[in-house]
Amino acid sequence: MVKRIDQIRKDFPILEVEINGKPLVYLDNTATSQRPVQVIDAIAEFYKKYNANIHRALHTLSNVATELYENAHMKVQKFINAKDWREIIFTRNTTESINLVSHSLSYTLKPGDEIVTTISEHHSNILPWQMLRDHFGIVLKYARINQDGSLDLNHLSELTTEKTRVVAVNQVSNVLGLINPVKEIVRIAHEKGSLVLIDAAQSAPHIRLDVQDIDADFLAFSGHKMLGPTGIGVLYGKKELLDSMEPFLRGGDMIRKVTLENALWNELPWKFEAGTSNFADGYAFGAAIDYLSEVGLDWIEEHEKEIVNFLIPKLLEIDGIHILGTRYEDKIGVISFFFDDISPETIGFLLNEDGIAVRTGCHCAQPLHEFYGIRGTARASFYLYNTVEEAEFFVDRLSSIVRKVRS
Ligand code: 7TS
Repeated sequence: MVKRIDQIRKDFPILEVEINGKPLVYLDNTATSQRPVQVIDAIAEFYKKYNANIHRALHTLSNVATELYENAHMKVQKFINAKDWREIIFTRNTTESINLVSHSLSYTLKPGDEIVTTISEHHSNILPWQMLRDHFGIVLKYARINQDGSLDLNHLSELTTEKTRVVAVNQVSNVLGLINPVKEIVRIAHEKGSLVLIDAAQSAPHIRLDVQDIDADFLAFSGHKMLGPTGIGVLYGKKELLDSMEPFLRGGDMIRKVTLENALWNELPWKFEAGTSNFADGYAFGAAIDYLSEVGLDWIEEHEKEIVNFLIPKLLEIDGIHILGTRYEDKIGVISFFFDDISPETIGFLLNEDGIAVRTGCHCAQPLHEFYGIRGTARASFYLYNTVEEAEFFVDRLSSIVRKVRS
């Protein structure tokens, strides 16, 4: 049974906060989501009842902490339908997950090998590959997008050759909010023998994922964008690949045996989780996964669609507005927009006076803004606890701000 939206809202204490004497309307979910009381309590519960370092001792508390942390991996495994929980590596965030892959591959890629990404990526799916280009002689290619924000699949297909080793694309851009056809991209890449990394930072929180169906080799996302604590993220990788890869970080817990000459790596996922893990937040991330599963990703996707379908026609009535990525059919609740005559910062500042939180600027996607020839956008991003009434309030305040600034 899906919780009703008013029940959902009651689970998020921060939604009671007032900003400038007005109820908070939190529309910055793409940057980070809010946390329900179930997740906030789980963090405290861990420290009150279960805290001990994992994998270190035989005492009861250490065993309990270890089991809870492993369980959190299993919850994520089920959430994305991975084959084996050992394919779930906990990192700090999407950024670290992608860097894990690029650094690990730096040991095996050869100069002249190619990597394909797109111009619509968040910087964290560009810079790790630029590192391989600048320091390891890898050729980095960028697939274009069409004016409507959709990926130019023909261009991506042209760029992907027998020399391509990795195709790294977002499933949903944090600016456009459009859902990319990742299954088709995986098919194109695999046909040429390339691996595929999916940046799922903006898809995992909003749409149902099935990594076996997508057949992705790697998939990365962040806990803090999906009701979980900060400092915990995920890298999914196919077991046989992870087994064959070099570790990213080296130190405690990621080894089976160490001599002064060499070391034998631990089994997955610990081989890639060096040092003391973020087990308390890992446990609480499990509570976030439980919460999302109870509400249901299908419901969340439908809910955001309802808001987007309501909002876009209303926004388009505002004189001079430009919206990026207007294909509504495949859009999550992310709407970035700009005006030729009013800066995004002015919009963001004035919306804040009414308690409405939106992000302004380039959203860590400068090449995408460059493609559109703009300096920045204002971005309203919605999640499961946002209501159509909030969307209505937002568009009403935005229209009056635009009128006021122009008068
Ligand atoms: N990839 C995408 C598509 C993202 O949207 C983000 C964060 C990241 C990667 C990086 O995630 P992190 O958890 O490692 O920081 N996006 C945003 C945003 O749009 N506003 O703030 C962070």
